[in-house]
Amino acid sequence: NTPVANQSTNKIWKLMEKYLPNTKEAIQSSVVNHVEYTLAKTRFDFTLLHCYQAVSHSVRDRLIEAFNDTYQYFNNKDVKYVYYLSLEYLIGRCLQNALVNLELEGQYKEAMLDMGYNLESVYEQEVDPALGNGGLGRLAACFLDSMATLNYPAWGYGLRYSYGIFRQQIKDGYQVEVPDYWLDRGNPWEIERLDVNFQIKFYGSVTKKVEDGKERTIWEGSEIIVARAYDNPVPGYNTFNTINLRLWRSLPSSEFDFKSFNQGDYFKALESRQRAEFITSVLYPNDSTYAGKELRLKQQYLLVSATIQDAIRRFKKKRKEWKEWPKYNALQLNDTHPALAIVELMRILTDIEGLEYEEAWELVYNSFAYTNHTILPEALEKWGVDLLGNLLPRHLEIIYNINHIFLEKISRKYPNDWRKLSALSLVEEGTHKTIRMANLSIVGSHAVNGVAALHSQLLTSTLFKDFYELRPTKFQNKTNGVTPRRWIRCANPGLSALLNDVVGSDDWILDMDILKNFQKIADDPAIQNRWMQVKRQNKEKLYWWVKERCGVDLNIDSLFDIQVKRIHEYKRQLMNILYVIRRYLDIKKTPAEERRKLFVPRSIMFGGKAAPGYITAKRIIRLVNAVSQKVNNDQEIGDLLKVVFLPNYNVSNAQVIIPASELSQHISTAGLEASGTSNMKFVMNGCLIIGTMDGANVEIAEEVGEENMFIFGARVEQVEEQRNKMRNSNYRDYFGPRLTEVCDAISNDLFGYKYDLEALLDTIRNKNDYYILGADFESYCEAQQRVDNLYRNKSEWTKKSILNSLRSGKFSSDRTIRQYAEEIWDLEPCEIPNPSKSEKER
Ligand code: CBF
Repeated sequence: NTPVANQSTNKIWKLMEKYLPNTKEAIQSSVVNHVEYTLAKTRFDFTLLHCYQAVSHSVRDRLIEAFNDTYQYFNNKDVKYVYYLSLEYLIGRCLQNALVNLELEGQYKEAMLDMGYNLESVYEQEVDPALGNGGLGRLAACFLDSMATLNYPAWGYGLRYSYGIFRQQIKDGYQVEVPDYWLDRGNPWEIERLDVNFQIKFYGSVTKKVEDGKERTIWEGSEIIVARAYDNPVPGYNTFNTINLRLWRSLPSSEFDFKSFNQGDYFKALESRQRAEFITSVLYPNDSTYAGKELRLKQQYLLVSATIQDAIRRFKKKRKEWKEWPKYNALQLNDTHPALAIVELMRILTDIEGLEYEEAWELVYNSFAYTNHTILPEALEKWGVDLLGNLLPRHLEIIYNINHIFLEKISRKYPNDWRKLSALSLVEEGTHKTIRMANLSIVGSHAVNGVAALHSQLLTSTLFKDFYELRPTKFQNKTNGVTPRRWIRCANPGLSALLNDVVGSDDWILDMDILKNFQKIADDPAIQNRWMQVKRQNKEKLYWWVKERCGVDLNIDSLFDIQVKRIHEYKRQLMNILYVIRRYLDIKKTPAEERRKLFVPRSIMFGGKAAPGYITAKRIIRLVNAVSQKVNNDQEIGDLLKVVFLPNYNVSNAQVIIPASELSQHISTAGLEASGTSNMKFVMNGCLIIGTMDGANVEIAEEVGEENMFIFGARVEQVEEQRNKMRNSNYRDYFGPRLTEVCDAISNDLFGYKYDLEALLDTIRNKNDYYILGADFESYCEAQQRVDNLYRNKSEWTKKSILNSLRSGKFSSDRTIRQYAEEIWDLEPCEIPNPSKSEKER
């Protein structure tokens, strides 16, 4: 099938050299072509959903042009790639983001309006692909946007779950989980690669063979499935570079259960084929907790094995020598979830490619890096050797081998130091022997990082102290960041336009630091007025959102006070709602005529999903809804206080919620939130933070100034002392009268649901206040008082809001990704020439 003509005259080449024009007519014609030829719809049977699908296909065409050119160019330039491995990606809706990044939003808006469609309502048709749990998955999505924007040669790798995180409904105040089959209307953005499939093996046995005097290890898996690639183009902003998020889907292989077929057991064979498809069927809905389930291990290995095979195939095409592997490949582990990649690469290099152990280890070590996202003990992955050894017998052998060699080195360095040896070991001995994936990740990586300065410092002083002492230079910090494209430009068009006017261009989208040069505008009454108008418009949008979904009428002039994040005890939504009750009781105690003088009207909103098995988290949701019911229906209170639980918090909802927020709560127990990333989004959108000195709040305070935040609570070094105090006293003394009164009100059934709520309170009473709510409550109330005082002065509040936004440049994920590229990956940008506008409009 080789083309007859030589390449330069080849017709196909000539035909494919052209780019789609971006004129109004060309856009319209590409949209209607997709209506007719892709969707097979007629003029008479064409809904808004079809419109969205056709528009997306037309945008996808443009993405594909850029995407193909990008990787061709990378290949020609013989670049080094970074491979970002993550079990989760919360990419959010794609259409608006793609248009913004391609700088085509205006053209599409006009073209669609001319056809009778409002682009904003077209956006609303898109499902929100929710292939992640929370911070870690959204971080991965922000990183891809920055890698593309900064022209880094990168690949994202993950899994194409058919069911994303469940959709949360609230029924009778309880969370109900509804399956999220997000593909039911198709997915116009992905490209199924029928020709990119890799075999993945599970179970089976390991044998040794001697060939040419050399021992070879052979692993024969007894279950073989296939991982198929689905590509999702990720466009950079202000560049033609478009990179790929490759998601794997599990499928049965033709060899799958061959035996049953041959024996004529047709249904048994089909069942096992279905089992193969099931592997990437559903995302585990746990955030920062580890579930030792075999299916989860299968998912991890599938991602790892397919990705490593893909990377090796690409590397081999270049015909390089193995020793050059680290020069061409950097592999970043997003938490320990893909840590088996270290072992898989070792296996392929030694068992299949025939490299010596030491030689292979050098390549692995120099190419891998690991990011830790939490110090919570319940999140630290440990796989039972029984489970791991059964599913991946060869990998367990390799892990033992890595451990053996590593511990030998340690015992030479620290003879007879059994404590150290046991702390550093990859194997945790005990009745149930386990493999510590964090230790494996550290030992197999040349760089390990935390995600905020405080977190990185805690890692080296506590969790990974022994590793740090062994090799301090391995440990780094990379403070998280978020992309201003999605979180300001797309989510907050009003603020975007205002910043354009202030700066005189939209340069801030690529260089948030320049905003600092305009701080004097914070005092300018005209700017303050415009700033307030933008906030008000965003509040109106949220007002309607809440009215439609929750049936609550908010007071637009009230302070919008928001806490949205996964529900977790350490994030202390419980403390927030206990304070709401305190406020409610105080309002009730105040004579009616004085209430408005003493209390600023507030709309307090909560949102976030609880893991389905996390009972306490679910009870917190129950309490919020019980309080909401009581307070919102109390005629005496009116619009002075409203409490709402915002259902189904996800990326697209966050894009409505965050820009509308005036106060946002980041109130975790000090030391427990690794970084937080929504705090950064809120600050960028001119929201003031009430928070503890935890995670990235510490650096936010450094940047925006503590005086522009409401900081309270125990510092990391005081937390343990507070826990001890609780252990040694009665909770009534420890809580003090104001919190005790709140607890008593709940116990006295003020809000109903006594059984659930008593059980919830027991998590902080009874000498058990691990997250020190009791200790921090008073200073939290004081901070809340400061909030009220400041909000009364609109100009001062707005000034601080402006300063928060203008000083938030550090938290752009562009800064973070540049640091990863320079300090860990050793990666150079490679920008592909942008086909000139004239060429596009030809
Ligand atoms: O680093 C990104 C985020 O990751 C988490 O969500 C996680 O999954 N461990 C942390 O809890 C966040 O603090 C962190 O910002």
